[in-house]
Amino acid sequence: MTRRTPTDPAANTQILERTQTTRPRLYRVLLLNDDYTPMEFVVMVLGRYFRKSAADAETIMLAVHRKGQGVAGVYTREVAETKVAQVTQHARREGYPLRVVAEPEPSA
Ligand code: TYC
Repeated sequence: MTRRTPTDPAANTQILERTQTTRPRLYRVLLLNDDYTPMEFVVMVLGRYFRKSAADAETIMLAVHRKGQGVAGVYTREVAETKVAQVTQHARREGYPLRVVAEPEPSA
């Protein structure tokens, strides 16, 4: 909701104020399966970059391996994009083709 302040005669201006906050859109970071990235590397990534426990990391990695893709985490846009960049860089440094992408959550 927005609210107009009374006109300031000196400046002849009004200010539009937001009276409610809006929540930022959230983005899913998805891991995509491939045939070459080692399972242990994906588990390590899920622990280090997405703060998953060893058990959760193993479950998510196996789901991606079987189904083709899976959600590593859900974040605001800049955080999601940073994680995509960091994980992609780390994988390439190791010579792995791991693909990581961010996509907006369906807006509620
Ligand atoms: N399919 C890979 C293997 O068999 C493991 C893997 C899992 C790779 C998840 C990528 O996002 C991935 N070594």
